[in-house]
Amino acid sequence: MKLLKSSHKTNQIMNTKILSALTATAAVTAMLGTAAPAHAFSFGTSGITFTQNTDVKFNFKESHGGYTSSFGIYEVKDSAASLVSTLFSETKSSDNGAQNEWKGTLGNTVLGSGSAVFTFVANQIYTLGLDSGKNGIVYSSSALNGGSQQAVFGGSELWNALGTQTTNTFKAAGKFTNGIGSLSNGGTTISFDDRGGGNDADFQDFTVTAEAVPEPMTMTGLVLGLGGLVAARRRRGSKTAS
Ligand SMILES: [Ca+2]
Ligand SMILES: [Ca+2]
Repeated sequence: MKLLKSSHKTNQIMNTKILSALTATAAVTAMLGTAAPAHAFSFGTSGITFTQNTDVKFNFKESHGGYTSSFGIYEVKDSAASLVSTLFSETKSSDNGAQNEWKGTLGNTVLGSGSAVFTFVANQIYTLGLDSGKNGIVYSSSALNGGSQQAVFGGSELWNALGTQTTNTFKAAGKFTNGIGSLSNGGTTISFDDRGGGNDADFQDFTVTAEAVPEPMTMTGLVLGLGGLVAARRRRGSKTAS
């Protein structure tokens, strides 16, 4: 009788320990989850670099350029960009010619799902690029365009600002140079000016969104942690029984 009571007490203590360990694991998980934006050392017109391997999901929104363009990821070495992966390619310049400022939409100019995930390798320097064939390539990293800004980065406020203008110079472009904050928080809008129209700086020639994919490592860590706790509990349990 006495032995049973004490054993019950031990179990209670053990459960409390497990509970606090779980709470700690959850806290760490939450911290890792919210710390994700810190992995983006840079994601904007000054360049793209992550401090950890990072998956980013890109979605094609629409185009307003008169060219048949393709959007891709480039690696930068010694100030030279080389194509690593083409994510979206237009099959024609627009849905319906010059109508609605050469508007191109998913299913018409860009086929397929319009979504692609790219893994940025830690500590490598990247840029996004828009290849408009004979018109050449413009990069999201201004330095690769001789210092000229050809892309804008920003959260929903950028998407809204772009929506209010169609053909004119986008005068607020200089305010939208950094997409780190929105990358893990609702998604970053990235929109290019392809230098057509006498480099009209309308910044609506090709628009995509980018969102960091939540790290599966965090979930794996949680599952491993839980597994370890259950195993430890079993070991302790069998010890008590023997
Ligand atoms: Ca333009
Ligand atoms: Ca345009």
